[in-house]
Amino acid sequence: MVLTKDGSVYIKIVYWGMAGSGKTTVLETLYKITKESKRDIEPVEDLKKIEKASGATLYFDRGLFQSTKQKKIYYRVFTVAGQTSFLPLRSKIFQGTDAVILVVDSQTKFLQDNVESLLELKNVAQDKLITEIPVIVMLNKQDLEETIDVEDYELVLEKEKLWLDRKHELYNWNPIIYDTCALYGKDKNIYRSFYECARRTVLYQIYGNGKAPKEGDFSDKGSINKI
Ligand SMILES: Nc1nc2c(ncn2[C@@H]2O[C@H](COP(=O)(O)OP(=O)(O)OP(=O)(O)O)[C@@H](O)[C@H]2O)c(=O)[nH]1
Ligand SMILES: [Mg+2]
Repeated sequence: MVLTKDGSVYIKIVYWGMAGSGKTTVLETLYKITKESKRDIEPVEDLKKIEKASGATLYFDRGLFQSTKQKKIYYRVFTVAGQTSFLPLRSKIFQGTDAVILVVDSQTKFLQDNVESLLELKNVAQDKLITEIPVIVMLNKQDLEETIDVEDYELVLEKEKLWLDRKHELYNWNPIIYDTCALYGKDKNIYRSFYECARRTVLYQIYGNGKAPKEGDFSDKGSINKI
């Protein structure tokens, strides 16, 4: 999070995931959705895309949104380039991230590639996922045949210790897993998943001082809904 002299707050959110999972498409669709109808965020500058002729991201995509309720809150949103060779670049882009949205290609045949992308994320984020960096998961391409579902991915998260036990004090901050389709017109849960990510990020900052807030940290619960 960056606080500027005029009191504006810049929150950094990164879409992470294996090559071709749909990160760029998700961000493009989020732009279109928030441009065409009034939501809690609106784009304030054009989406910057740096891509190969094939459409795969070469460096990153970058967009800027502003909260329509709290005009001083901005969201700087990146997508990483998913191709394997771009790892050094990905870890660079990840620096200073306040929240991450993991875009999974739900096709069963890609399960292992998705797991590898998650392992890489864990490595880059060290121990900060959930505890300091909220995590949202998109099971993308749900419009296709032979896809994994929420329970399947929950097992992956459990295995990777990114799914906290019901008794854990941070249980409420377990990643939310959304079924999504990023294709504009057929889109599903694109705004909702971003919105939940943004909401959690603000709560981490306000109530947890940059960390996942615990029960007792919410002194004024009423204000949560105003964000
Ligand atoms: N059927 C379907 N296709 C999708 C969906 N999301 C993205 N795609 C397609 O998947 C392909 C790859 O999408 P991108 O958005 O470029 O993927 P990416 O994750 O940005 O890929 P990299 O930049 O290489 O990491 C494109 O042909 C998209 O149209 C989806 O929800 N459903
Ligand atoms: Mg891309």
